[in-house]
This record gives sequence, C-alpha cells and structure tokens, in this order.
Amino acid sequence: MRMPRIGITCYPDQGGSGVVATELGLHLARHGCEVHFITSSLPFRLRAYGDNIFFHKVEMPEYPVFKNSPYTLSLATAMQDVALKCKLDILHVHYAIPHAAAAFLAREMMKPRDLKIITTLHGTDITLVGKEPSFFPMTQFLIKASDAVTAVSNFLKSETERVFGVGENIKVIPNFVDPRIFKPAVDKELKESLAPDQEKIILHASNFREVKNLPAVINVFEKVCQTHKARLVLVGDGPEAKAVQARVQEIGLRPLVSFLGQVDQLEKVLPVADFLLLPSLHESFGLVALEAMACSVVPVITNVGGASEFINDGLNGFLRAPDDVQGMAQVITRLIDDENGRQMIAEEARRDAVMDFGASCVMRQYLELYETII
Ligand code: GMT
Repeated sequence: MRMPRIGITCYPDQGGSGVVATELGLHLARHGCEVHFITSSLPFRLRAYGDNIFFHKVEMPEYPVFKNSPYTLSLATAMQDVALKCKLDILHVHYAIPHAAAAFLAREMMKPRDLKIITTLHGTDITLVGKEPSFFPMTQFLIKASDAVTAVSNFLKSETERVFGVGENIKVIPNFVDPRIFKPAVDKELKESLAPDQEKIILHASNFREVKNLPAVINVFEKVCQTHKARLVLVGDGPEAKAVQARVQEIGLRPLVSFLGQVDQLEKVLPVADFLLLPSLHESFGLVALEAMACSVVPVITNVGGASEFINDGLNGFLRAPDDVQGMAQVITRLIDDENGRQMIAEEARRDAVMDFGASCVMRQYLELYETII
C-alpha cells in the first residue's frame, strides 16, 4: 500500500500541541509518509529537514481594509493549494480553533476530490477556548464535521463529551516522547551553573499562562526553601512571567531562581533537574512531565486532568491537587532527604515513559488511524 501524504497544521510556537504535531510529522516522515507542514512559521521543534518533510508558509497579506488579517482564510487557501498540488490524502490539524475550521473550508473547496480531516484535540481548545460562548457552536460543529477526532487523554475525551455532547467516536491517542532525544544525559556544566552548591533543582516549564498556576510554583519553592537547600529553574515565557519575577523578588528568593526564557532544546535542560513541578489548574495530559520522566526527573504534577493516565502516584511521580502547596512541598523535601528513594522513582519514571509512551508505539496508533480513514 502507498504511504499516505499528510498535511499537518499546528501552532508553530512553543506549546505542547505544536510539539506533538511536529514530532509526529518527523516520525511519520521516517516511516515513509510524505509530510507537509502548513503553518504560519517554521515549527520550533522542526529540528531538521529530512527526506519526506516539506514546509509551506501560510502567507497573510496586509490590506488596509483588514484591521486583523483573516488568518483562517489564508490558511484554508494554503491548505487547498498544497492538497491539490501535492495530492494530499489527509489534513491532520492540531488544536481545533481555528485549524479545523480552515481544514473544513479547504475540504469544501477541494470537492469533488476527496480530502480527509483529522482533528486532534489537545486541551485548552476544549477546556478553555472551545467553551467560550463565541466559539462553542463552532467547536461542536467542527468536531462533528471532521472525518476523525483524536484526544490526547481519556480525561479530554470525557470533557469533550460532557461539555459538547459529542465525541463518543473520539479516539484517544496519548502524547508521546522520543527516548533517544529525551534521556538522562546531564550537562554537568549547566547543572553546576544553575546549582553551584549542588542544591536540588526544581524545574517548571510552561507557556506561563494562568492555567499553569504559577503562584503555586513559587509558594511550593518558598516552602521547600524554609527547611532545605534548593534552586528553582523557570523555563518558558508568557503573560504571567512578569508577575512571577516580581513575586520572587518580593519574597527575597530572586538569587535562588533562574529564568531561562524560551528554550528551543528542552532536552538539554530537563535532565539537569531533580524535580519537575507542574501544579496546573488542569492539564489535559502534561507533555512536559512525560518528557521529564524520560530524562529520569521526578514529576510533581496536578491531579486535575489526564496526568493520572501516565503517573502512578508515589511510584513513578506524584499527583497533587493544584492548591495543595503543603503536599507538593512535602514530597519534594522528603525526597531531598532520601536521594536513593528519589533515584528509584526517577528510574521507574523513565522506564514507564519509554515503555508505554515511546514515540514508535504511539506512532503506530496514528498510522492505523490514517489507514482506516483513507
Ligand atoms: O497549555 C499548554 O501547555 C499548551 C497546550 C497547547 O495546546 O499547546 O498544551 C495542551 O496540549 C498538550 C499536548 O497535547 C498537553 O500535553 C497539555 O496538557 C495541554 N495543556 C492543557 O491542557 C492546559
């Protein structure tokens, strides 16, 4: 059978959905699929152009009539153009709004030629954006109009069914990690520069939005510092970054906190950490926790959402309520005092991440879906 030709659209900047879409494309290309990224800029995790990978930039013309350039329409036109010229079988869009809408238009324009749409729901496209009254009916419509829909966790599938009343056919395909890229390879120089007194490193990486619950990150770190030596490393950037900087200054912890901003090669930084702290208000999956586990870093993550689908509390990481600052600080301080115990959990974390959520095993599920759809 001929391998499928797939168009992939995602948000190209930092963010879990873009990471999943890009890594998926890279793996599919290695499996022999022809992969066409149709995005507004080069996806940041597109480390290398290999065979079978193509990038099509969505052009957005400036015109005085437009106060805001209609990106969705430019995207739909680009999708149709690429689908026609490159004979695409499938448009696989990541994040429903507005990508599934553009794909729907492209499919209409292609008729009577066949073009399938797969929409992958990642989280906030359902739990936050999709719920907005101005997007609700559109999100509901697009879920029904797609030829197949996937969600990154059972939690997200249930939420979609509960909120939108659609989705019994949603297939759950979880996030995945490439264990050859995310591995426990510690850059000693970097570790020493971040923790010069060999303090334990607590790392938080996110897009610094409200949902990431950054006040809890600071509060947990403050509590840990009351009794133990530790350092906090913050990776990423976003709307909450300034408030976080102000807060650590205010409580006198600035010298113990490193702000790294956006990091393109997270795999270089993650392994230096001892703990990954992600106390989000909700997290449909929590990809960065899985990537941390693959690097043998102990995850301490919110219990609201899909994290319990890959974290076994106390065995390969810890699940706590987003407001349980005391509980999160407690597991961290306990393991700072028990390095052997921390290492056992870290090793278990890597084993489980690689065995159950390794890229090749999850890739198979996407390939099967493509075959069924075509
Ligand atoms: O909030 C983020 O981290 C970004 C967001 C995105 O769409 O880029 O992440 C969502 O998708 C990731 C990949 O599937 C999931 O691992 C994250 O849990 C999810 N974020 C939330 O649910 C808050």
